[in-house]
Amino acid sequence: MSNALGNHILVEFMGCDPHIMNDVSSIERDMVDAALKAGATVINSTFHHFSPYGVSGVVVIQESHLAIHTWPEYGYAAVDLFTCGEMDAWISFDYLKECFGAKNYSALEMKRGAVQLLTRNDFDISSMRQKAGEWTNPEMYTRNVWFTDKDDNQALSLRYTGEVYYDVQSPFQRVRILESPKYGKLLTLDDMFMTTEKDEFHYHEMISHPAMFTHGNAKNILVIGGGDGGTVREFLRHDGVEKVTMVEIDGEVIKACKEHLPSIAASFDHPKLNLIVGDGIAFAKEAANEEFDLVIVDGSDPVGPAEGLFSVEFYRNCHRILKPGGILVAQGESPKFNEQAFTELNITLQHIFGKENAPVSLFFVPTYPTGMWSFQYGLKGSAQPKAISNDSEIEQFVSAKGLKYYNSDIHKASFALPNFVKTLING
Ligand code: SPD
Repeated sequence: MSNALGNHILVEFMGCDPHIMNDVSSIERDMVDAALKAGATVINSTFHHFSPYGVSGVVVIQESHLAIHTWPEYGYAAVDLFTCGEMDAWISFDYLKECFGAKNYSALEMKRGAVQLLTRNDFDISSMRQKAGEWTNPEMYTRNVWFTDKDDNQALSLRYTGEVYYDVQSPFQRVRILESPKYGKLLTLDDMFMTTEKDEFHYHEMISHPAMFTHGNAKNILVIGGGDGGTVREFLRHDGVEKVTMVEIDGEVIKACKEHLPSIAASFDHPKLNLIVGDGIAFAKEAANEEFDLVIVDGSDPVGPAEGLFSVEFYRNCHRILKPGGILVAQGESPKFNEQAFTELNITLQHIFGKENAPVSLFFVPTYPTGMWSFQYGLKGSAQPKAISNDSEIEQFVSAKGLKYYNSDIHKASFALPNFVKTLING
């Protein structure tokens, strides 16, 4: 049994790569990964780059902290690894040594908080624990943990409660389900928000119903991605749909959502659903010509397993497997948060489907960075989504199914674009 509260390793890393020592983003990533590799629970991190050079930062972990100060001009980093409990901070040490390319190092390990020198206060632990558990309306926030979806310059953060229902590193990505006070349970993949209990309907109603009511007679639908199940749930609300094939690469996403987001993963047992855990890009490559009325790409952002969902070859196959009159809808990124991916995808779709046949719809998702998100279309026929005339049919459906975002006005309005977006896609 340990006779100290904590363990502190004071590290000198010397002969480090000076460019790495001046790169605040990569140092933050390395420090956070060093904590995770040692089994720590990361609470938060804050890092700062000094002018003209040097970086300081702290990763607060449930087990204490990791801190760093760098002097790039000397290839030097002073690192503190302060831990308590069973965590082995030497794992973090070894990892950082590699990341920084340190040629020399020294480390001084010391025990912190020798219990022989301390007097213990008797708190009423049970009432304090109960208070800490009342995260829904606490008098004070007992846990200040935030999940942040960001690029180098922009971010969206949500407070979560510290409750982690699912946390699995799949072969493709880190799959987590977290509890949040404001948006209910969150599905996150790596460091990105995917969906939340409270606002999922914005995305799932808008990826499905505009295409259904534009097409008018879609029976055979392919969904690529969409592992949370929200997209297929919406398509299966339409009685005329005969078959939905869903191809999701990561079985862990389906498992996590079935267990913890049942209101979203509500239709996985539907008799019209053919659920395949596999590679959607390969599926589209091997599918027969003109097989589907709708092809829906409900992928995540263009990093990791979803990168191929933004390639020209993939969309050529999507075009080939659509029937005449068929419609492609792809998760189109944000014209504000991810301007380049948004624009490049539209150029690809214009190239394959034709300039007039690649419209864009915009909709609002509070939990995606900047809130402004898009679906991008490829039309293999003449039906134009903004020129629909079946408003009363739509309104009947909306009210029968109790939809919360989509209606006939939103349908048409979502294809009206601000001038800066028109400029992005028209060059
Ligand atoms: N940054 C989020 C991009 C959207 C990813 N798809 C969400 C899945 C919802 N079914």
